[in-house]
Amino acid sequence: MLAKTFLAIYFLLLILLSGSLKQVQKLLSAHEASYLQSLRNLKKKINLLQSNAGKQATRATNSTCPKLEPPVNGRKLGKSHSVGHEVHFVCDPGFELVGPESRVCQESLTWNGQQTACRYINECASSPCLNGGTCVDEVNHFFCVCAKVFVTMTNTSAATSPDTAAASTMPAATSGPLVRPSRCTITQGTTHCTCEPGYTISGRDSTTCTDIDECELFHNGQAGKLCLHACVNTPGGYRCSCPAGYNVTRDGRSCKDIDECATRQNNCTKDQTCINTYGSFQCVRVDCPKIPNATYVKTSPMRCERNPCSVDNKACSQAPNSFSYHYLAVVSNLSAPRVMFRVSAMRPIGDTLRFSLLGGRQARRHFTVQRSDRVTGQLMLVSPVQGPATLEAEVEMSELERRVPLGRYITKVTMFVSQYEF
Ligand SMILES: [Ca+2]
Ligand SMILES: [Ca+2]
Repeated sequence: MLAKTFLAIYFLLLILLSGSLKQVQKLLSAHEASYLQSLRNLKKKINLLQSNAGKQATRATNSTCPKLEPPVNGRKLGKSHSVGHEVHFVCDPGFELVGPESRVCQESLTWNGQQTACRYINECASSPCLNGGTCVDEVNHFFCVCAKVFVTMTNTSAATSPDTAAASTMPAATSGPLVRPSRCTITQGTTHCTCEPGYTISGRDSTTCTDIDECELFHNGQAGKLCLHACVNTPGGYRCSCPAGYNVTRDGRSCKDIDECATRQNNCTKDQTCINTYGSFQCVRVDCPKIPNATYVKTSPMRCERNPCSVDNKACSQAPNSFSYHYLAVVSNLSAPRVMFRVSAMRPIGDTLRFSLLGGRQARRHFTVQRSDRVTGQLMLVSPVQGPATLEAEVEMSELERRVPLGRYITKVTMFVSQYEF
């Protein structure tokens, strides 16, 4: 009986125990799940930490921005390209900064701001030269080339002009040294040197001023040709010169022909006529033509008329009624075609007027004759002529009645072509 009781208790205990065990087992399972979850979280955290640590390590070894080159015509200050560091830029004298003065290396390993450049400062941009002066820009300074009438006068002893032809109408030629000392002032520790007009700073220490050779400077005509003919450099200025036979014009740039005929600067004799030409003059004398069967008489310095013919002298009546002489002065390379001369009949007789060009091959190469209206013919220059040259052409005007010639009038034109195109 007792044994049975014990057995019963034992089973009871077993039952009880088995229930507890199940509970314990449940408890343990829950713990295990929780533990595994924690473990997974831990692993995740460790992985995350490891990955972050790796990244940090990478950054630590390569945490600089790309190398920045200094701007052209400028410098970069600051060598560190690390994150958070700053570099600065300055430009060489005569250049100005375009863009930021400094740039910072950012966390993203890029530089903030835009790329910096140094731009050339054109001091002439503000048109600082007055009175028609031409501004010449140089690095960090400029100078003005004066218009002729504003040439700087220097008070040193006058030098003899190398080109006397030009001296008469020119302002007194400037003279003096080609190099002179500059005027320097020191302001807040900075030396600033200046030169008189017509000179530019030279030398390393800016203590000397050298004459600007305006002739050389404008040789290629960047600002228009300084002189029509020739330029003569002078200390502190320049002047224009002209070839013999010309004077420099009032503006100092151009050349004007001297009228030797009007100013009695010619050596023509009494029976000659003075013809003024560009750059010179000509003494001409009209001699009436010698033609068989006809005689001529001078009715004016530039005209010959046929003496009356005897009734039976047919050859005489067929000779030209008159010869007129005309002299033209033209410049070289005159543009063509152009009308050089007109011949008109005052009171034409007959039913027809005819104009034609006489003269040799030379005349036909350069001239042609056209009718401009019913009673007028014109001598045309058909191609430019390079001087110096003298060309001759003859224009014949014929009067006809039913194709029978009634009269012939010859106009001889002589053209003096100058050497220069002014
Ligand atoms: Ca000069
Ligand atoms: Ca002349």
